[in-house]
Amino acid sequence: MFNWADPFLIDAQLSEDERLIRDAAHDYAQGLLLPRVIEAYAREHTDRAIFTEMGARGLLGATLPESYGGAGASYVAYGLIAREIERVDSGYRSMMSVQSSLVMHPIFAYGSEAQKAKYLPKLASGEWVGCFGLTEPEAGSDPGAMRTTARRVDGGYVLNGTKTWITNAPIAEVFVVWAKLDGVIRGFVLDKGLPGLSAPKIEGKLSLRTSVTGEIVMDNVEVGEDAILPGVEGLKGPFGCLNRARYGIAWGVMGAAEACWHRARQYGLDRQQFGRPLAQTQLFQKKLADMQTEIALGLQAALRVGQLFDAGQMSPEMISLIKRNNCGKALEIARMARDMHGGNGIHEAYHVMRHAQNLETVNTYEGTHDVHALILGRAQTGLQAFY
Ligand code: TGC
Ligand code: FAD
Repeated sequence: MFNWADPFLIDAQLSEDERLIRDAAHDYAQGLLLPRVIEAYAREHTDRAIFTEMGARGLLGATLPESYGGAGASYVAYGLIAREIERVDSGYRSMMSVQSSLVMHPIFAYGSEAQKAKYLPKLASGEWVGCFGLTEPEAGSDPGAMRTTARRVDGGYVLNGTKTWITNAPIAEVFVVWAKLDGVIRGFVLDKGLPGLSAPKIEGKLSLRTSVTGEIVMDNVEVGEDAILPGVEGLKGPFGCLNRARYGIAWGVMGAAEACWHRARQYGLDRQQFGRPLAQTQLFQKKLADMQTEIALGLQAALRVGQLFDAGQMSPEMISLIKRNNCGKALEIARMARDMHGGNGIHEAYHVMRHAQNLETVNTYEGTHDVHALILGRAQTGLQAFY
């Protein structure tokens, strides 16, 4: 039997645990996120309670061991969570993936036992919100050019610099920031309220409006020795986190694309023009077939990379391939679904325009579409085209 919504039977390729986690995320997203997303997006409102709601359901830091508040879940399960949350809104998925991959992961992978004990359980429950500061006003695609510095002083460090476009920053209690110490990139964990540390909101976003974004300003911020992440040096520190977040995005955007595809299909079945359903026209069906094809391929690829991740065989280039392709395809699908809804497609009640606006951001952050092309180009030619 051909299942039009799951052509390659992804569901049958999951373990029982993965299906249970997927279903919990699905029920939460459809039951509690979908009913509030239209208003939240219109008002640019980030609901902090979402962190504790996700925490209570084991959706934050799900791949971490239970001893640190995680769920001991597989990377496939993490991808499934991202897909279900982003089926509703990319901003909600952003909140989850920054907390899980960009804040909890570095503390877990590079932190001291004291740092893990202090931060991970409260981040897992959503009591504390975290953010990840890598990008700077003059260092976006080229984070190695960062200007933020850490200077050694008696008993600790002093940090100076500005990070920008930082998800969760204005509401965060925990700031994972990357700075150059004697010219070498190091990670630091800062607590909200430190003198000289502020996180102003970036106003005026026309995309990802359910997820608050800000700057991190560090003006002579003094921290103790215990603020440095001892386990990593260099760009591989932040990139180790980005591998996980980019992988989750490759799944997440397929959730947004599926939402757009299913809405376009239903709209075409319901809407009559020229005496028949739109879905009975050849052009409409071709568009649906294109959406189905790209989503089926994108999900199967994400699942394969997830399984390799779980088997310890992931390489960053695989992640660049699926992050780039799935984001690009999801954006095309959302724009197409907007078109297939005609005039109604621009209205908030139909959701597709919001997904399209969000996916503009997702195609850009965590490495732009073109930067991932250059990563893949370098891997197959051996030639560096960035500089
Ligand atoms: P390059 O020379 O390639 O590498 C420097 C060092 O880093 C290591 N490395 C990696 N390690 C692990 N995983 C990866 N994916 C890695 N990529 C590189 C590499 O082995 C090397 O290590 P070592 O020990 O030899 O020093 O560095 P480059 O400066 O030439 O990098 C170029 C480029 C373009 C690949 C890189 O800078 C890049 O990916 N730029 C994109 C920047 C980016 O993705 N920023 C994301 C900011 S965070 C964000 O957007 C969060 S949004 C979250 C949300 O709301 O969901
Ligand atoms: P630039 O690097 O200036 O790129 C501009 C254009 O030039 C792009 O099209 C790019 O592909 C192209 N380009 C750049 N270099 C090359 C090259 N060598 N060859 C050809 N083309 C090139 N960052 C964080 O650290 N933490 C966060 O939590 C975070 N959250 C974000 C949330 C939102 C809503 C947004 C919009 C961004 C967020 N970012 C975050 C920042 C994000 O990662 C950067 O915007 C992204 O990496 C691109 O950097 P940039 O904006 O400086 O663009």
